[in-house]
Amino acid sequence: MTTATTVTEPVPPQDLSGIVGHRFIYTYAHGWQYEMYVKNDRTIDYRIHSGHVGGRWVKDQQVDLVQLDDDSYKISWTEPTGTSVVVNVMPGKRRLHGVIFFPDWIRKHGERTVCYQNDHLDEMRTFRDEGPTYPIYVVPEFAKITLFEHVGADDDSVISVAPGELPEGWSHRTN
Ligand code: FER
Repeated sequence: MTTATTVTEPVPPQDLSGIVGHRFIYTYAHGWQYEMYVKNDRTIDYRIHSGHVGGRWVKDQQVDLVQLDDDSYKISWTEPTGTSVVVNVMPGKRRLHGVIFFPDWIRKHGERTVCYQNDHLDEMRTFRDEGPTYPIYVVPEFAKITLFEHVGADDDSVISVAPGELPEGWSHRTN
């Protein structure tokens, strides 16, 4: 007999301790470099060091986080801009796969989202509602995790300045 999966008792049982309270820096195959801090089991902070919207940074983005298997997590969310993201993380393998679903207006005008988003939430929702949304620009890529470290949960100092304000070479530190 196979065990049923339910909302309250999912199969597999969830152990998020291998990702909550961790910061990781990763570079996608096309060269875009991102940094994510899993602040708790519902929240991430992040910075984008380079790429289509390099310079953008965000705190307290609500996400769905699940463990799929040993060394395998999935983080999914929708931004106030209308961008949706799904990221699969395999810390032990230093492997990540992300799928970003950008609305058409961000494909054309990515620079409009390059800011500390928390200070511009209403502006982002207005851009989102003005569109155009379609066709969605889908960006699926593997990435290499170059740094993975435990820094503890719910720490607002982990991501607290813009990517451009960090010391030269900061994001290129590896472990
Ligand atoms: C990621 C891919 C995309 C990520 C964040 C985004 C923090 C966000 C994109 C956007 O809103 O522009 O791996 O990790």
